[in-house]
Amino acid sequence: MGQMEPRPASAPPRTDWTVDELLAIYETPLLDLIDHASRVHREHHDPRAIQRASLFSIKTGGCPEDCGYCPQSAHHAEVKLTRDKIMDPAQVVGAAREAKAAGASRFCMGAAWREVRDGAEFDAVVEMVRGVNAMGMESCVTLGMLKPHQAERLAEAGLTAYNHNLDTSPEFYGRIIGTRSYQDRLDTLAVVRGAGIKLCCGGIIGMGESNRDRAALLQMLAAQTPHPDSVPINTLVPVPGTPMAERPPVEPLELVRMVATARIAMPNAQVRLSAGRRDLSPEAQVLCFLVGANSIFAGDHLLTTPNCEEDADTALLRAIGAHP
Ligand code: SAM
Ligand code: DTB
Ligand code: SF4
Repeated sequence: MGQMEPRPASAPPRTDWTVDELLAIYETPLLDLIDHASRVHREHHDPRAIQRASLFSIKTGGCPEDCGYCPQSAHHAEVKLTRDKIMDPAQVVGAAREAKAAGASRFCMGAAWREVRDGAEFDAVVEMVRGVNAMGMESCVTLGMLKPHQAERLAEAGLTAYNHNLDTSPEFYGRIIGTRSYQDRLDTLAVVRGAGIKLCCGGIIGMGESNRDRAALLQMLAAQTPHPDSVPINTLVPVPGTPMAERPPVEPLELVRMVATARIAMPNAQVRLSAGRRDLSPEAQVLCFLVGANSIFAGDHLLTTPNCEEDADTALLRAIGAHP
């Protein structure tokens, strides 16, 4: 497909992209793709506005799901990870306060759960959400599958967004995860939307999927109506002891293509450079910002793995003239 003119910023974003269209965009000669995506980005966003989100694990390890990439799955007994109980809400809110002081505007809390169960642990999560909101930060949680009454409780507590990733294409999904289906994921997304909570939904590249799988993931994300408010693009962090420990690293220009195609498909979304950013050079990150990434996970760790050095991030964001 040739160069397409960006749609005017006022037009409602398309939810009917086809896999073939997105694959053609993904495979566009790189200079044209960069130009196309950065024009779409500048039409819809201030390109210097980069959000900093902080990520915090409120319940680590021992997850009953078998996601092949994830160090927190109890199926990967080789992973050296201690299993923790849920954290104390006061401690979590304290961490959010520190993250805010370091410049984060969103605080994301992750639990290694298959699904939410009613009871004391979920009550604690609701308390964390209230505490984070009370500090004037955006709040996000990722807790696995969710039922409508639980989504309602989170909405009442003021939750900004719920993270639940589709991770990859429907076709490739079964090669990565066996304990729940793609449809389970889509059902949870519908529950979140039904409660009026914003969706944070993205995926991972570097698990052995094809370009078509990447396009198909973006097609599924862009078919969500409305589009996810934020789209985390993770590159696989290969953790020793997981089935994906030996996967070769993603070529950074492939990530640039993925970010660019996500930006073109979902012009209003916040596209977040997520796991794997630590392995990118400043130059590769700048290219990602140029083609549409406008959010990062800041802070020295993700959930169980290290993230970029805070000082390096500060220098990079200063160099590009970024503001929150
Ligand atoms: N248990 C919940 C769930 O699966 O929805 C929430 C936590 S889970 C760790 C959140 C997301 O982290 C996954 O959907 C996946 O996209 C990402 N993730 C986990 N391990 C990763 C890895 N090793 N590399 C890149 N992304 C990873
Ligand atoms: C997302 O898409 N990426 C984040 C967040 N949502 C929860 C998680 C990345 C996890 C990377 C591996 C780890 O640190 O355990
Ligand atoms: Fe559990 Fe989430 Fe990790 Fe899958 S990605 S094993 S559901 S924590």
